[in-house]
Amino acid sequence: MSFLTGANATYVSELYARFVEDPSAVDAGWAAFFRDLNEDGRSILAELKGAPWNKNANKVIGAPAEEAPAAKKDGKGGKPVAAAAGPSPEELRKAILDSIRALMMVRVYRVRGHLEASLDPLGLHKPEPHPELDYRNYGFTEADLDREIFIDNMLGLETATLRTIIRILRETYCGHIGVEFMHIQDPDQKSWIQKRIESIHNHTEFTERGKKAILERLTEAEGLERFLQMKYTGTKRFGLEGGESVIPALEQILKRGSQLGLDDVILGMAHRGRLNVLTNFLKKPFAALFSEFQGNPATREDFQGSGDVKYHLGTSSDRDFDGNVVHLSLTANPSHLEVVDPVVLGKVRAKQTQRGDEDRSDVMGILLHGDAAFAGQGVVHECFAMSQIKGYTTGGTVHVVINNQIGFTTAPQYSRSGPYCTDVAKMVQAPIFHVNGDDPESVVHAARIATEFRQEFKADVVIDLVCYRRHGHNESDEPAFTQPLMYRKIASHPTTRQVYAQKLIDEKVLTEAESTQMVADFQAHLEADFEAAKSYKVNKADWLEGKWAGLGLLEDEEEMRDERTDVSVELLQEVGQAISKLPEGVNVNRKIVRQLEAKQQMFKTGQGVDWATAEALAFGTLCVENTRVRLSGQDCGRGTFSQRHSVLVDQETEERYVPLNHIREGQAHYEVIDSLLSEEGVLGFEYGYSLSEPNGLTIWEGQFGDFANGAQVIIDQFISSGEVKWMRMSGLVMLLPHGYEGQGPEHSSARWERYLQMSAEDNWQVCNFTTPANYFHALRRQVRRNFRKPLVVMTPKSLLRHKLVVSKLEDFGPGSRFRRVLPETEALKPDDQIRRVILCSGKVYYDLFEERAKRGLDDVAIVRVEQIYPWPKETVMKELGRYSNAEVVWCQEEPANMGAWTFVDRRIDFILEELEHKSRKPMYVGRKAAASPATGLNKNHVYEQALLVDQALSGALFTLPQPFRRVTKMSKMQNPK
Ligand SMILES: Cc1ncc(C[n+]2csc(CCOP(=O)(O)OP(=O)(O)O)c2C)c(N)n1
Repeated sequence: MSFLTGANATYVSELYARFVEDPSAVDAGWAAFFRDLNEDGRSILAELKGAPWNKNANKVIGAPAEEAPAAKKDGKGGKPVAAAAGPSPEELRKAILDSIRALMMVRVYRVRGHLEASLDPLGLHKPEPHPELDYRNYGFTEADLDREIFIDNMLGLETATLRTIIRILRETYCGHIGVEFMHIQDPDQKSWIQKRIESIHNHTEFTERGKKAILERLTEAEGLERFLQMKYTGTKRFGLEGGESVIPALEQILKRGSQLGLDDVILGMAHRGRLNVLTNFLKKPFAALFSEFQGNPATREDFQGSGDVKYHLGTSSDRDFDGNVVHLSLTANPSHLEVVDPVVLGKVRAKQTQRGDEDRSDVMGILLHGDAAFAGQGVVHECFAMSQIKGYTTGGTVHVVINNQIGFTTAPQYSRSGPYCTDVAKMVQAPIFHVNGDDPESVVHAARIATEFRQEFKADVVIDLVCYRRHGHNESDEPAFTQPLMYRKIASHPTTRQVYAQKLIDEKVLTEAESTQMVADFQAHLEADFEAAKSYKVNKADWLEGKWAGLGLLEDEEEMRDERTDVSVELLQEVGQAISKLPEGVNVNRKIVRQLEAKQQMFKTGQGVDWATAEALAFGTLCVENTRVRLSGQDCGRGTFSQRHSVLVDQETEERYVPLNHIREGQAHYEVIDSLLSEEGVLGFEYGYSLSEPNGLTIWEGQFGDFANGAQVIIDQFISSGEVKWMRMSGLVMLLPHGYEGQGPEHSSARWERYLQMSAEDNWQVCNFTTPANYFHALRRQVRRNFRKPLVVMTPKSLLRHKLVVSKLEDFGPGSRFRRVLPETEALKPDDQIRRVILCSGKVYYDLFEERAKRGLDDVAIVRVEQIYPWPKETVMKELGRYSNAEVVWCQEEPANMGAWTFVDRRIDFILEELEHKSRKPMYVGRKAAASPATGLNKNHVYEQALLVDQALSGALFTLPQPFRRVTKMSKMQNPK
């Protein structure tokens, strides 16, 4: 028995407290003892003081140090009394040392216990015994195993034998679950996990019904894969075999989650096990899946787009868990692993906002990962980085890693530097449950705790389901080329279902015959659906459900133009008032006060509306019309170029005031968020947001357009092609600052050639506007048509402050509209005497315009193509048709292999041919083809820019387009060198 119980422990802790204050106040023997303790020992002693039994501490403390070596309570909770024959100080000190050592061991188990957990179902990776988990490391010997030790209610016990302590520690921390949680700084989260797992030794005792339910889920998971293997041998399906426990785990997350308020869940996952999740979890009909295996499209006949492979498709459904209905949807994704993660998060966030789910209890994301991808893909980091930021948080995601201990052919030691594939999650101090996939009860148990944790703390949590992959990377792949030993082991390893069924048979939960029947019943069910698949017809147009109801797909080009984006003068003035007045009670920066005054002037005179004001007018008018606006990007509150000032920061308090949210009562919200320094994660998030919120305007702004290629996967795989692959529309706007202003290779070009190269099938709009009004109309157009298309805009930098880059208020008012092409504005010679017509887009227009004026040229017309895609053929044709005797030039500031040239050249060709124009070919004027988008030397930039403007206006042209020929001659200008 331990001497160190109840009042004795109190006595010792108080003695220690006294020693800490004044070492000479305690007896010399105790002082020496305390002095010899190491730091851990001291901290444990200090903590004893707070133990719940320490109610009479102040009374004990009154006892002289040597007088009451064995204070005891009187048994009725009354005042402590001295023991008649208590332990000697020596015995007491030994007991304290036992406690301290035992508690030190408990602490170490919490930190390192997972290292000895039995996680690998194949047993290939046996954990090495860790010296710090050996009781002998703490000064105990075998002889101590049966000694009672006071452990301060640590494992739910006040005292226990050393043997019991070790057993409980091993059950809790070294069984089939290894828990990593001691890296968590938040004391509540940490102690929540500690209590939750220690109180039940990290084990749930399932009811017979619960156990049978788990077996049923495993039966379905395994049964489907077997069936597909049998019917479609060798067809790629990226089967779940080896990781079947993920299905009961998902069930548990939903079941427990729905008890805790969850009613909408968005999932993202990769290829592995997807067909299983789609059918067995999301309840996509098996017949639909078999029909796809038979080569039929997954979508309705009347709209098929380009389609996608089966294991990329999404679906949605409603499922009932004990009367709680949960809406589930699996987000379609490309092959690019993990890139769907931010998209899922954005969708979750949008739904939370729509539903007013402020504490984020109702809507949640679940992300399933592969071990190699989770460890390797940077976007995983970006998503964790976003997870607790105000503008992006979704209140935590439940992550499940299907850790089959291999990535294609690559073994873990080549896949990561850290010990676990989940180490990245520690960056947000997420708790991580590593679980042996062959113990489905432990998996379900961990899933339950993870779900509770997410609902309690609204933070990320990870389940690392350690399993194996029964076949090769796909079903026709030979894994033994690279992992012969592993696969030899797998070949003789029983399936998870077999292991679990045997366990339940041994426990007499069910008989062998019942188990066999369960398999046969499911097989029969699949056979019936297999037959039904032969006549299966997709009839669900699920892409226009819910919030999308009322919207349609774009049917033809005409419709695309048919939109009204003008607003009343009163509304313009109302918004103008809100964005230009000095808000009461806000100490606005003096320079901004001047800007506000300038804005007031714009609304008074109706003249000189600049870019940022036009944008604010678009946002403000939409908000008044009850359309939410969300803008996110790096520093976009102020604006990279200090142009937007959406947020006024009080100069005394740093409080933030957003004028666009103060237009009128009841208006929709304008949300502007300075993003984290990520492109891929944030763009993916906003794209996801736009998928779930068709009735709001969602915008991502690049700091400079140049950086958008950090998000190239999101652009290629989702924004440009999501609609044709998955019939999911998006009205996302991408704002990409672009323009050659001498800032070097990385602050000049948004590389819009890439967007143009990807343009087809009306997949999006690619624009380079020259007027604030056009920008205004284009933004409003995004949410005023009955279909949605992404909008990619090259946005200005220096033009934000250019005196010519302004619009009149009437350009926003009644009757105004978006203009795809802006014709010549000046009075020149009659059209048939125009010598040259220059087509251009974006900033170079103003360079040409000003230089033409300077030179007094009246025989060169300039036509601006504001929207390059969809290519406004008719309007360009109309404009070119006017100038029947003119040479036709395409002028751009980008190098010939970049910019719009390679996109427009043949399109202009066709127009000229159709017009039977005298000029049969457009001539190219711009920078020569280049590897780097722009020079880093400002002098060269100025020279090149002047040269191309000169060339466009006055230079001799080559008769054939020579995009790759270097422009070398200056006509009237001096080389500035
Ligand atoms: C971004 C990206 N790079 C490469 C690939 C090719 N690839 C497909 S699956 C795979 C291995 C994935 O391993 P893991 O994440 O462990 O999942 P598993 O297939 O083992 O379930 C790779 C490299 C890909 N799909 N996406």
